[in-house]
Amino acid sequence: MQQRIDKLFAQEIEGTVFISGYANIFYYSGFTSEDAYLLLTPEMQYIITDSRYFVQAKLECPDFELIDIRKGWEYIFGLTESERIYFEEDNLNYGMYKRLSEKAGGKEFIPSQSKIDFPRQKKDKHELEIIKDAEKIGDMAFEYILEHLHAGISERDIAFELEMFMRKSGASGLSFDTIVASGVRSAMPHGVASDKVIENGDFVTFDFGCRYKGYCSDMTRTVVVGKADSKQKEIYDIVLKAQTTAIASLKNGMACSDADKVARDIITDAGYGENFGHSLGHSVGIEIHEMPVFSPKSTDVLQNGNILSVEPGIYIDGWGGVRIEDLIAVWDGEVINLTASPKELIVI
Ligand SMILES: [Mn+2]
Repeated sequence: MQQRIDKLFAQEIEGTVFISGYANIFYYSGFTSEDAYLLLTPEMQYIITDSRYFVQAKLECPDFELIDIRKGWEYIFGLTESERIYFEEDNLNYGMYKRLSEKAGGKEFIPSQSKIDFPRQKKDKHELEIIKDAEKIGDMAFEYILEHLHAGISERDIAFELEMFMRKSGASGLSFDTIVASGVRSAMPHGVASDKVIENGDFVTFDFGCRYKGYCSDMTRTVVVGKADSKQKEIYDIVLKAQTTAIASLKNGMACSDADKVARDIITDAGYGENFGHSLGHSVGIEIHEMPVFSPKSTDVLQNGNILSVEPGIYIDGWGGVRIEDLIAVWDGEVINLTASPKELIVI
């Protein structure tokens, strides 16, 4: 944890950091509940919570000084002499912001979300190993779910099977609501499982992830139930080519926007550029969507320690869609794929 706090203060921060969002609370302190705040200086670290969490905070954050939230914000902000409070503007609602700034004795509040998030862009070895294991649970779940997929089962029921499998395999929860989008619904990139019954000839897109030891997994596969027609094969092959070519192009030090372009060019040249509306991928960590991202507008460079999804798709309203997603990591200068599930078109 100290290393992470050192990385935080290695940026231009001249004051005290106040943390209120669960992801950064967990990252900098190891505390696994949301009902806490951190006050960080290079020398002192405080965790502020209430009596429900005192035992847990002492156990999970032994290097932090525990402060009872009932002491009040005047006392808490009095713990630091600094006149500047760097805070997470994306993780503090307006009411809370107003209360805090009134009680902070004239200290200046400086919105600093991206600086506070920044150290999380480069994962350490411990984080890589956890995300690898989380992604392995996803791979096992996909293999399992193929045995249970058949025409006549509802999206919701198959999603529940998948989620149950992940929980039984060690996951503590889900990274996000499981997407099972079949038939025409597969044209919805974020079609959360519905009551729709899966039919013969349907594309079925599974986009799912679990939470494991505080980190997220994320993967997507699209399969066909029954028999694939020629258009389904055509669209699938374009997405597959875009996905595998983009992954093969990845290099430590390349522009993240270039990775997006590799996939986007293939899909555009095939005539479906308008049907690929989202970015190629996003970083994954404690949160399911982190920085940097593979998008046309990204100004980031792919670096050692980055873990991102590569997930091109083609979505045709009224017909259906395909998305294929792996997680990749840049490690020791090499690109490694953390997702092992097969990618050739599976027909069940
Ligand atoms: Mn994703």
